[in-house]
Amino acid sequence: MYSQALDERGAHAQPDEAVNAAFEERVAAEEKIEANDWMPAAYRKTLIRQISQHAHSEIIGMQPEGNWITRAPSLRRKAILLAKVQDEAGHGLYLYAAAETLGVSREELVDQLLAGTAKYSSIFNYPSLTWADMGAIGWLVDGAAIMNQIPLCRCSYGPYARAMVRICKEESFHQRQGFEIMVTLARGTDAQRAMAQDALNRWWWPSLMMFGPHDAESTHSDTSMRWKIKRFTNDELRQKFVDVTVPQAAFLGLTVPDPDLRYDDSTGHYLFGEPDWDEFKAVLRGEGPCNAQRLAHRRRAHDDGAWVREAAEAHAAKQRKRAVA
Ligand code: BYC
Repeated sequence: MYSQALDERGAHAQPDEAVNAAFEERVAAEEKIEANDWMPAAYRKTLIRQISQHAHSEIIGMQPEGNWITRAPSLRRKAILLAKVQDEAGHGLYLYAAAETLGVSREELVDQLLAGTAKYSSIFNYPSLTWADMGAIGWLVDGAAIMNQIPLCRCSYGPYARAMVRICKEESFHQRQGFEIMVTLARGTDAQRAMAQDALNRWWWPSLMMFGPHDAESTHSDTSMRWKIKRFTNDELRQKFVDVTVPQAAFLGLTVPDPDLRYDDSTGHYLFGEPDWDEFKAVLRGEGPCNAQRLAHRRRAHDDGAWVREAAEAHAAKQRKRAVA
């Protein structure tokens, strides 16, 4: 009943009201929407937007950590970091594949990233300056990612929800490896503790910004919540992250760089200060410390990989010819 032929851009023909109402009912009843089911054009569009931004984030997100693979302090640390960065590449690929089920091609999405017209997470436009940043990124950035992504395993769109299950398992390992680096540094020499504190100072606020603008400023939250793409608002997830992470900082003996941070007995939550939203907006406009560098690096890597794509195409053409013969 819900299956309809896609037009050439992957958008369905205009529905009548009954079909639209039936879609909303299915979502409200927690049924999964699958690739061939009818869906409103705006639902498709918001999913392509969110999933592709998420995929781009995973791919660009390889860079701050990739920066430290050759400088990891031991073979063990190098092997773990290498595996983590490879995981991020895998996440990007699952997510591009999930987006493709909505009728958009991976090439089109990658072109948007390379052209600088697609967004990716603001967090990856900050530099990774010391080894402690590998700890802080795993602990805070992957920690924030898990907080945001576990609810996406229950997203109404089946292919995205299923991709998120494996991604979250891997992110959970990433968070632990980051925290373990922080524990090691926090128990180390004075210089190592100072390095851990410095990394926390630099990554704390950008991590809070990962959750997006305040709910009142969030353009997509209301609709995405109704469609059960998002299960929690940006502010709800940010609060959960602060509540979980502040005691972890205390365990490490580190200080969260927020003079307004305090525990509120009456609510059982931490009260915290405002991130610098002007900085957030500047990063989104492409004016963060590493925006230009990240895109230039990705374009270079894409160009360097041209021979792999050409070889894969030549191989596929050969296979096709053989299958016909
Ligand atoms: N950075 O209406 P809103 C990872 C944009 S990767 C940049 O609240 P929405 C990892 C937003 O896109 C982590 N842009 O939007 C990888 C929108 O702009 P457009 C990435 C942001 O979609 C490697 C506008 O601001 N995670 O874990 O309802 C190593 C208004 O916002 C940001 C995901 O992508 C931001 N921080 O909510 C380690 C998770 N925040 O599109 C780790 C999936 C907002 O109208 N995505 N914007 O031009 C989501 O859950 C949601 O898209 C967001 C934003 C919560 C991010």
